[in-house]
Amino acid sequence: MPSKDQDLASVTTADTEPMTTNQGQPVTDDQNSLKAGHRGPTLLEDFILREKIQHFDHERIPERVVHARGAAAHGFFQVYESLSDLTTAKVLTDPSLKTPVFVRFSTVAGSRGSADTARDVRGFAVKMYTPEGNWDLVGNNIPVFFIQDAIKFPDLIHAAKPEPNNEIPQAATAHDTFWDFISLTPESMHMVMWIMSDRSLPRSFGQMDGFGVHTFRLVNAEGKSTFVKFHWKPILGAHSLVWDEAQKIAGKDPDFHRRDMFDSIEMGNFFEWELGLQILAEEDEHKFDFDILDATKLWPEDLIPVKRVGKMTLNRNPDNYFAETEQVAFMTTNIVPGIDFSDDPLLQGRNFSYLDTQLSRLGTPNFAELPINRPVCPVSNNQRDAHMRHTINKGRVSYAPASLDGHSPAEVTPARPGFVSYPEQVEGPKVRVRSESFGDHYGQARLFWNSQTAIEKQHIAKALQFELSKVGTREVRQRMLGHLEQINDVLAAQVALALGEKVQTNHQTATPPGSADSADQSKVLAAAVTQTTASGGAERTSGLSLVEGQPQSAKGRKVAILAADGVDVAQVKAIEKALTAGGALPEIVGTHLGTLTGVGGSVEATKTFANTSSVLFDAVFVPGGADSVAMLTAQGDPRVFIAEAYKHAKPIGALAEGAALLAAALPKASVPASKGKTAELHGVVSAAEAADVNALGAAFLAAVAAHRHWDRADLDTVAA
Ligand code: HDE
Repeated sequence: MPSKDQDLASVTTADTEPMTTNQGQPVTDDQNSLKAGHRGPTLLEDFILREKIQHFDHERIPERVVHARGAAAHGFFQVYESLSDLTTAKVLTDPSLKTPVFVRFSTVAGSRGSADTARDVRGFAVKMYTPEGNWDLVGNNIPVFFIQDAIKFPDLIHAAKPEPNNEIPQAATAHDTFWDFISLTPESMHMVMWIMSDRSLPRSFGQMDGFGVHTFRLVNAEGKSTFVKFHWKPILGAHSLVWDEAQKIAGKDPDFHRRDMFDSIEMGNFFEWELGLQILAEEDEHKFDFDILDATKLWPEDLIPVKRVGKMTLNRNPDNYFAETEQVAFMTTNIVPGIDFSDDPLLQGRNFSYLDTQLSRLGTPNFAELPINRPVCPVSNNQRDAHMRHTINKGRVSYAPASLDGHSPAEVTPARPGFVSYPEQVEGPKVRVRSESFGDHYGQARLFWNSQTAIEKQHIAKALQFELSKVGTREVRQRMLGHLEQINDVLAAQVALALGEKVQTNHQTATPPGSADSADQSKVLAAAVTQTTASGGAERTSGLSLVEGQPQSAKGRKVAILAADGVDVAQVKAIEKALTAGGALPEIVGTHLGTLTGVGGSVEATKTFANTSSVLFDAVFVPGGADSVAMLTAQGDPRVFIAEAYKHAKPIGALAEGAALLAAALPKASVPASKGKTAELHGVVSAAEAADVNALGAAFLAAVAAHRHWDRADLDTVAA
């Protein structure tokens, strides 16, 4: 069996040979068409012109109906220890196996050319080329979904996509049709909490969780089935942008996420996740008050912990976006022996949709032969012909049973046991119904809210204020407030205030004591009952917050070092060294590009205030050098750079004279008073003495690893 890389290499070309047509005829002139006379008309005979233009005319294929914008990378997956007690799948039982993977991340609503940082769910689609065929885990970065039954998917997407009369707005849910649909669809409320949270604004593809969403089955050699939920847990932790930042990035660098992944992989900063399993014995299917077949519900991690069973590393960029990322065809039906579906009606519907959509997008059932889609194991069956067939099947037999020529692919061999569907017992009337066990729509929305920290709750409220204020129809806004009242009083009141509406206080939705906003909810609600329906009795659970319990790492963090001519070069070098040692990526943003002549030498500015901005960095540092700092302080852009980074809760560092720029850009109370030694205040770190650079470097690096500093009390008062 060739490796997937070898398989792809066999069709990859660098086009180093002399130019030919697609038929291989050598081309002598590719720049001038064949004419009758120097100034005469072009001749029909010019097959070189016609072939080139015709190929160009047909370059486009339909974009994906959802998840059109995406980027992908190659890598591998390896299980830590055999999970043979749960499954027979080789990919999960052979720890020596490095299974090649191709992973595509995407937004859902926007077109192929839309911005990466739109508020949206992110697709997290993993194709594993296992020895037993392809296993696709076509997931998202949010563990639940908007709807419970696949039949509602076209409605959901029609409502979310740009409105059909004017195709506005692009890649945004802040419009009437989306909220009209949502406000009439109570089952969406849990998912709405997730998309209004910072989960829908990931900092990078490598800093997102991934979820298989549906309940799946693992089946072992004894035929015993166990229910599982699949998780991808990023080694760097899950971290997000803030909304103002995401909107600005959409203009300054619409390719923010794909560029980040491409550059990271090129420089050897590979993206890694651990595969996690939540495991539920079949006997426990009905143990909880949520239905495990309902994709609008998660399994609270405090009740069913996530077991980390393996690691995925993305370490190679595609060679060609179209051939690989655009033509890759994920299908939920791509599963392998030892893994099986549950009866989740959303998953069941998806199992029809993905094959169907590939036929329309790629135009032929032979899409499975495309290099990026074909498995690494042999393919052998009696399927034949159709558009663009690559395989040359020999012989006259393409049917079974067959006795001629000693040929017809055997269904099962001992070396490669076949896929056997789990023989689940099913019977019942043929009915179009929604199971009553899918009936609670607010319990887990509350669970999510209660599991957030104060700043995350603030961001959810602000997101709802933003989105609903863009809805022109008052009835839709009011209908949504009615739902929010069912989720939490404080949330509903905050959103209502921004919309100029009043809400009824619903004592049943008070925040439980000890939660982030419980203090806000005055004593009137002291006796309130909190509802824990569909949550297995949990009021809150770990695993849902982006602030609590995330790994902290400075690896891959982009740090802007602001400088002008006159910068103290020794300080720049020292801070660069400290940052690089911690895995961060410092870059000099200068008043002009190229060489900055400083004190004690020179440094190279690779960015300027004209071509970049604080929103494209994770942190900012201002080294000393009196002339440099004076020049920066005298200009508006560096001050905005600092103020904006502060408002987005990013780490800020300054050394020696550099502190003057912080003082010019920030409220006085926000800048730590450094009396010689390194001082820190809510992620703003400074030292007055250049000699203190090492201590400062360490403190700044720790602040960078912490991602954002939400304990700044004055964020809303900073103008940026
Ligand atoms: Fe998809 N979805 N989906 N979806 N989905 C597609 O398939 C669909 C759903 C997801 O990078 C389409 O090849 C239906 C849930 C990802 O190429 C299409 C329903 C989850 C991707 C389709 C859902 C997803 C898709 C469009 C409701 C998370 C991008 C292009 C029953 C678990 C894959 C394509 C890539 C793409 C249908 C709901 C994830 C039309 C009918 C839930 C990551 O087949």
